[in-house]
Amino acid sequence: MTRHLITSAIPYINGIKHLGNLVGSQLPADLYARYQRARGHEVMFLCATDEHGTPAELAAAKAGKPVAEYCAEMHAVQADIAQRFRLSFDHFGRSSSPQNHTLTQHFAGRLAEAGLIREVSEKQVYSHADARFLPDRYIEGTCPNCGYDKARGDQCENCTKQLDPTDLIDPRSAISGSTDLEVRETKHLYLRQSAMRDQLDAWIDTKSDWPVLTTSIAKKWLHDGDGLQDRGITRDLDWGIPVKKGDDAWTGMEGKVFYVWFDAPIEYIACAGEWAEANGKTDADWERWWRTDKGAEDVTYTQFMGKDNVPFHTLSFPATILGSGEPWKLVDYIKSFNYLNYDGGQFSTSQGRGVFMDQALDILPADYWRWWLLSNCPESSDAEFTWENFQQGVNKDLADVLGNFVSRITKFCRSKFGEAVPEGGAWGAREDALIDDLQARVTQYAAHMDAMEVRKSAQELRAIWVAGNEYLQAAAPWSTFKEDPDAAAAQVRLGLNLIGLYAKLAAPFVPDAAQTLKDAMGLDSLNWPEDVRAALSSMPAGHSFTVPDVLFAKISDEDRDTWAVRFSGIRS
Ligand code: B3M
Ligand code: ZN
Repeated sequence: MTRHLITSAIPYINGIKHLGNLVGSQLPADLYARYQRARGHEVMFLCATDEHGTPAELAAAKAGKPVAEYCAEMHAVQADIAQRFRLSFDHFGRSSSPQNHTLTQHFAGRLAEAGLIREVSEKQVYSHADARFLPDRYIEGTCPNCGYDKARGDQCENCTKQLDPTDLIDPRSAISGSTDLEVRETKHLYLRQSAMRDQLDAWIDTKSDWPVLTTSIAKKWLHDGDGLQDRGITRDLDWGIPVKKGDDAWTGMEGKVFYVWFDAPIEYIACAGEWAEANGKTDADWERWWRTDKGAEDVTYTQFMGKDNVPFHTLSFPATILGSGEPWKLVDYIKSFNYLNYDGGQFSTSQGRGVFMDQALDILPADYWRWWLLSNCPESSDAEFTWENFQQGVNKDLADVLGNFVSRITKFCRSKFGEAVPEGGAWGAREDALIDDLQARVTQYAAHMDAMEVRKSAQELRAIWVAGNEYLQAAAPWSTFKEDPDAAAAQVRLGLNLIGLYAKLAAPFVPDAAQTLKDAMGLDSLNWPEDVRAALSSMPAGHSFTVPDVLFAKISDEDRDTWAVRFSGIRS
């Protein structure tokens, strides 16, 4: 038995995530967590909401709520949707938790002691009407380059020129529209990542097994231009974790908070503390996952995320951990994903474009989405969601192949032998060939799952389902039955046991369908079928079952077209 610590990038609190977000981190992380549990390994699977930063403050203001109240509500909303998507987190925490406050301040204190933090004086735009400093992208004005009148302080969307807020003509606050702005001096803390460049570089070099997508992004940040830059880790905001050195005040930093990207990854650790608190466990119980001096030396830690999050996870967060000089667990493997596009464009939260998690569940159960998203996930390149692809994937793989297999064999058995595994006859060469083929395929499937090759895993699983269908087609128990009912009984016995095998193998992808099959077939568990022949004998003659309801309904052309229209615009 090995121990797996698994984290998914933690979703921002403001708003419900779209399917592109889901398939880029939480869903593949869940697939892996479910698989490792099924293999009998000990798993700690953590996720949380990312609650700090300007977007959270602005979303709360827009909703007319105090930000703490808004975050608490949105956390509950996201937790509910995650549960309905069957994301099997051991804990779904909050980056605003007391545990994260303490830990973030602790890390900052350690980094300061290690000489890895410096103070920088900066000029920043302050808005009197909003009574706050404005992040660059919340300042709007006219582009000095092209004259576009809605250019942002960091960049002009029209001509793509990178800008400084002070470049803008007639600058105004994007929050209130006020032009009563002033450039003020303010002091911030910077993490001296540049001082850790060689250490980080050497560490990345030990990760030759990581996906190229992950290491190439890390290497680019380490070596492009002037190399790894120091990074501001504080902000002039109200909402966030107050800047302190451990428990002590930080002179000159009063009223400031840590930057959201400083505290968000620390929440991976704090979340384990929240898990302990929520489950009546001790500090030792969560520290054995995170402290290499307290039991975590044999933990394998895997992170899942979209490619835009890679720099923070390969460089900034490791800099925090290594810089602390304390024995915290470093990540062992980073699985990163490209983007899923939507119908010829991008999914977009800010524009409300695409299908969002709650909308998806309003039209179809989780398994349909899980299967399509995972089997088409943007692994080696960007991928594209279209309603036609989605309809095809669901109808072919789930309804025609898996669903149809289950329905045919259970109904045939019920009509000829009753609702119990029939006895009589024996397996011959055809069955042996199938079992040998399946054993090889199951071994291959497990190898892909171990390697987190999501698409290849889905392909192999589909091939395993297809092999069962082909067997059934060739053996044709409905014909055999007429001349040799005993031989037909043996074929049906194999077919019914294949359903049990499929439930076990498919559970990480389609957990609800697997549960339905488990119940219908009266299985004790969905534990991994290491030995295929043994698994195919686990339901002996006389074992009773029931015919399950339709496992997967087909998506009609009419539904497909209705949804394509309904989701073509933007969400209000
Ligand atoms: N919340 C960005 C995102 O949701 C950010 C991830 C934080 S991971 C520590 O894509
Ligand atoms: Zn411009």
